[in-house]
Amino acid sequence: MLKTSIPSIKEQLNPLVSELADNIEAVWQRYLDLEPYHLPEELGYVEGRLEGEKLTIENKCYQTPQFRKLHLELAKIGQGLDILHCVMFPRTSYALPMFGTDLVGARGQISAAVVDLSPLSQDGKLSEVYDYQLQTLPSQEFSHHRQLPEWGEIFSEFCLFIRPTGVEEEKRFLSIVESYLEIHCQQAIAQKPVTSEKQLEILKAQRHYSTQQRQNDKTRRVLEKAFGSEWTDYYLTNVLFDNPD
Ligand code: BLA
Repeated sequence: MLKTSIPSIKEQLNPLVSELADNIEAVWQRYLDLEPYHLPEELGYVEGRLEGEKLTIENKCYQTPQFRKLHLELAKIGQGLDILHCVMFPRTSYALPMFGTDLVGARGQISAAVVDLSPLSQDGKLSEVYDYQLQTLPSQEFSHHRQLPEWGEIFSEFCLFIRPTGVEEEKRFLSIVESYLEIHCQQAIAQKPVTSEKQLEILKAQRHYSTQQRQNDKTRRVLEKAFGSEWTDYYLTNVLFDNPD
């Protein structure tokens, strides 16, 4: 494993992956008061190669008054696989859902495009404002919807999981992610903190969200092949899906 001074892998990625990364950062900059967030053990840029192809990971992290951690990760595996991973972890003092998106491109074709605003409430539902805002977005048809795995019970009814076919569907996916992000940032900056009793409930729901996400075998397998199982466990529990203190 090797750490160097931040050469960006963005230019080498599938164009949809780098465009989504730019869009996410632009929305964050537009709405939120971004401060740096330091990952444990300087895990901002990592390279690994155990079996087969080289895996390069580039992380960007921020925090804001409403969010404990905004995490945007780009990964490149050999020449074949490009990945964007993004999660916005709210502070437990804010009753906000969890924004998450994952884009996996294999050899020029995007195989998985996921986005959701996942509820962190005891009743498993989004608040009325979110419900209303998401319902009012123009409805979109995609030709290939994919089935969520079992651990995906954390996602809302607004979760979109597709294999986009063609540039037009790819662009529409991007614009949906942007709409979800804008709704989320606008709601977040308008919110007031909750009572401490409610915070415990939010903390439990965040733990559950991360526990479920860590069960994604597809992510684990990719990381294990390049970094081994011990490193992957550490990375999954401390960087990708950590719990608040
Ligand atoms: C699927 N995630 C995948 C796949 C790979 C990765 C290779 C399979 C693609 C396919 O089936 O076409 C790999 N994803 C990664 C890696 C990282 C990553 C290596 O983020 C990080 C380094 N995953 C998330 C988030 C969501 C998510 C935030 O990290 C959603 C909010 C969802 N990814 C997600 C889902 C699948 C997936 C639902 C499909 C899983 C399945 O079909 O079993």
